[in-house]
Formats: sequence, structure tokens, C-alpha cells
Amino acid sequence: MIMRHFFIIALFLIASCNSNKQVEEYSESKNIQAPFLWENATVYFMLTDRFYNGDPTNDTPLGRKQDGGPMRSFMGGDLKGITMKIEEGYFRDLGVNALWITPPVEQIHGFTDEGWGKTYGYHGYWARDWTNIDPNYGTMDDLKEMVKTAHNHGIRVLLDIVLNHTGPVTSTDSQWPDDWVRTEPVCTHDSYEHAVPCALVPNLPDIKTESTIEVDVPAFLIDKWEKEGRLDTEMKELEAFFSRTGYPRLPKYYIIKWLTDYVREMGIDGFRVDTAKHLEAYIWGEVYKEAVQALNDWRSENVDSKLGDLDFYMVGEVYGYGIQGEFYYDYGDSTVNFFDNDFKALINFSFKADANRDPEDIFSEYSRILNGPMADYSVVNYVSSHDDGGPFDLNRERIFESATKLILTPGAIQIYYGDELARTLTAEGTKGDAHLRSFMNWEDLVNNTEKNGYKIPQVLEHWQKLGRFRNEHPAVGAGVHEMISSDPYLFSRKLKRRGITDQVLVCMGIPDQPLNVKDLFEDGTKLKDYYSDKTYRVKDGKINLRLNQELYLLGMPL
Ligand SMILES: [Ca+2]
Ligand SMILES: [Ca+2]
Repeated sequence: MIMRHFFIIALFLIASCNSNKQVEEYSESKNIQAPFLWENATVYFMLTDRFYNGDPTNDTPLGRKQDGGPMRSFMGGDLKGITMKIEEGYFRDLGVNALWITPPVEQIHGFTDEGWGKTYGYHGYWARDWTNIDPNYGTMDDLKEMVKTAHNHGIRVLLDIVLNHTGPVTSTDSQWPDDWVRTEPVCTHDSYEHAVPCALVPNLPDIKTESTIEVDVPAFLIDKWEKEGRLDTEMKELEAFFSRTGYPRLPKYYIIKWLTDYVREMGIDGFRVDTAKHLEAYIWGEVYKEAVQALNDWRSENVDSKLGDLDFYMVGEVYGYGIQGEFYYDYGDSTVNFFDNDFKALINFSFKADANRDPEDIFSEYSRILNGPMADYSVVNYVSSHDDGGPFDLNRERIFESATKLILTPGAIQIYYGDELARTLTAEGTKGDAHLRSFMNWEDLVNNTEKNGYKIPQVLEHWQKLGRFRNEHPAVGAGVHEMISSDPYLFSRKLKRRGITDQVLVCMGIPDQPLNVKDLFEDGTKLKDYYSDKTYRVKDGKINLRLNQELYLLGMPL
């Protein structure tokens, strides 16, 4: 079904004559928080370096230069930029209720060439020092401020964590000691053994996560911390961590300490786990246990600023996992259930292909799985992402359809920065994964740019309407789907979970009039159509819609 989004003027006029008595003005209250479930989360994922430059004074620290291959140097985006956009209400207007920021930790200072030109650690996945924030992104205080601002706006924060590898070795970044990392063999990805204890790609040292041999803090870190005047503090903290937990000083436990410190220090709500399938799955259970303890510690110290009491959340990037596999990921020679190791959700790599299917086909299948075998768990759907060279709609020609299908599909969703502005995924002159990581195209919004026959602000408006509907109605992502009619395509979602009850009715096309809603809403109920912002009152089990669009998103307003 192809969504048309222009208004049909004639129908609009006829409909407004027929139903004006039932229309009430709806005044939006921005301060009421919608009930939140991770199963219905709308996660906005941005590369911090590519989103918004809130502080031009931090663009070239550590001797870094703008001499990388196309889009392979740091481009200036930072944590302050994200904070500014939260304060502007950009995410609220889009219905976003969680942010996923790329790893903020200090990256390798230099660059490496993976075959696409000099590349810096602008993306955050090349850690040098897990205990510090990369100066290109800002400072520890900038991160704290960002998390606090997000929480004040009802938005949760997922920290992207990497435990599988360090950054590459460069002329300015030495290799971590041999008892910490291996550089060989390189993974061939055809079996468990060739996917886990191996280097993901050449020159990406793999942490010996399975090691049972105790290690010291690497000498280069001792020197670094001493120069930065925090050697004593870091060593005392490690001493306290190992003494509290009783863990031996293994590589994995050092990194678990460093990562969970962010939770304890600022109340991070969850982890997005990078390269999850490239280390032993049980270790994620160990990470989770420490993260829960850290979040409880933070909450007991920050009773007034906490955002609810939901469990710590952990979503994994198990590259290639698809919802149809339900609990299992297949390595080729063995399968692993990551949900058994405290993951609440995995990123769903099959949605980008599933999105080509008929909506009812997708919605009914996802609902059957997510409300059946996987009822206590979830998946995170996306149409484009930072590592996926085969997104849905590479050329941004089906951007309205992308939004409609992604936002209305059962499960949690990830909006990749710029999905909502049709940001290019094929930037001219770039190579490889940098195509997917162009700087956010804010100028298209300001300039009312036209692209593939649509104006960018109209694209954003479509995403916003759908996004706000999803945010205010957890039934959209977490409810049980039921088709009411196929032509016009009309369906409901009903949710009863963890004390939250909600129901919605959606029509993709022109509904029959008057619309029968009696199985969902009692007489006298006020209903809002989130696509037009009009409200209606149910009478004799029915409502008369103003027929001036081809998408209706009906639910009770907050
Ligand atoms: Ca900056
Ligand atoms: Ca590994």
C-alpha cells in the first residue's frame, strides 16, 4: 500500500461540513508523560560526531587533523550539540523517548587505513581509554549534562558499549599488552570459533575476554593517567572494585568496571551492546549484573531526578540476527540464545528486508512472535543504520513509506539520525561505511529543500505525527495486532502489560463512514486522530472522521 500524503481538498471540504459538531479543539499538554515500555521504545541513534556541533572550540584536539579520507576525519559534532537539540524539543516533537549515542569514550588519537583512506575514530568504536570522554565529543561534565537534560525531558539514554576490542594500533597508539589482547587469527565468521576468539578485522586487537590470567593496568595507561593527574584516583577505584566484587583482575572485569562507572555516575538507563556476538555470551550476564548494581546505587543517591524504576535495559547488536529466529542466533555450527544472558532485546536485522512486504503481513507476523514466544522480550527494528550497506530505501525514494511501516510495526524501533530528513546514504565522493554517516542535513530543513518530489520539512512532519502517536500509545509497539478489514486497511492494537492498558485504531486508506469503534472505545470517549490533530467523541459506538487524508491514527489523548 502506497501512502499518499497530500490533502484531498474536495474531500476535506465535504467532510468538514458533515462532522464539524464532533470536532473539538485539542490543546497539547507537553508536560504529561506517556507510559513508557522498552517494548515500545522509540530510540534515536546518532553518531555524536555527525549530529550537531554545539561547541566549535573542541573540534581539533589531540593533534588530530582534517586529513582523513572523505568523511573519515572528525566533523565537529559533540555532546553539547545533542543537549542543545534536546532543549530545543527536537526529540520530543519526533516522539523519541530514548537516545542511543555512539561510544563517548576516548578514541585512538591517530588514524588508520582500512582500505578507504585515513580514518579517525570519529565513530566511537575505537577505544583508547575507557575511563575518559573523547575531547572531540566534549567532557565528562558535558555527558553528565546531556544525560540529565534528557532525563528532565522524559528521555532515557542508552550508552553504546564495546568490550570486544580496543582501537587499532597506529603510529601514535601502541598495542595493548599481549596478556590483554590478541591480534591473530582474524575472524572468518563461518563458525563460533572463527567469530569469537579472533580479531574482527586485521589491526583490531581482540580483548582476551575468556582469559583467566590476571593482568595489570597497561603501562601506557599508567603514564597517561599520571600526566592527566588522576592516576591515584583511578588505581584506588580499581582497588575498591576488585575488593567489593571479589573478581580476579581479568581483562573483562577491568572493562566492566570502567563501563558501569558511567551508569553509577550519571544514571545511564541501558546499554546498546556493540559486537555482542563476538564474545562469550555469558559475559553479558556479568556486565548486566554490575550495571544493575550501578543503576541501583545511582538511583538511591538521586531519588528526585530518576526517571521511573524500570530495570536496566540491555539491547544487543548480534549482527545478522532476525526476529524470525526468535531466541536464537546461528553461528553456522552452533546456536546461542542471547536472551538467556540478560538481553531484553536484540536489534532486528531482518526488518529492512521485511519492510518490502505488505503491512498486514509484517504486522501480523511480528505481533504473533512478540506476543507469543517472545512475550517478555523484544526486538529493535530499523530501516537504516551506521553499519548496514543494504538499508531499506537506500536512495530515500520511499521515505514516507519508511516512516509509516517502521513506526507502526510491533516492537521497539530505532530511528537512525536523518531518516526523518531523508539524509543521504550515498554521499558523493565517499567510500564504504562513510556513505552511511554523512553529517546531519539540518540545512535541508531550513532551506525547505525538495528531494525526490517531496519537501524535507514535510517528510519530518510525517515522521513527527507517527512518532508522537507511538510515544503516547505503547499499544502501537507492544500491543496485540488485529486486522479489522483489508480494504480499507484497518487494524487495532490492544495492550495489557505491566499495569498499562492501551488501545489504538489505525486506518491506512479512506475508512468507511461512520467508523465503528465500539469494540475498542466506549461511548463518550474522546479520541484523537494523531495525523490531523483533530479530536472526536464516540457516539453510538461510532465516530465520523473528517476525510481529508489517507492515514488515521486514533487513540485516547493523554
Ligand atoms: Ca565540536
Ligand atoms: Ca572477541
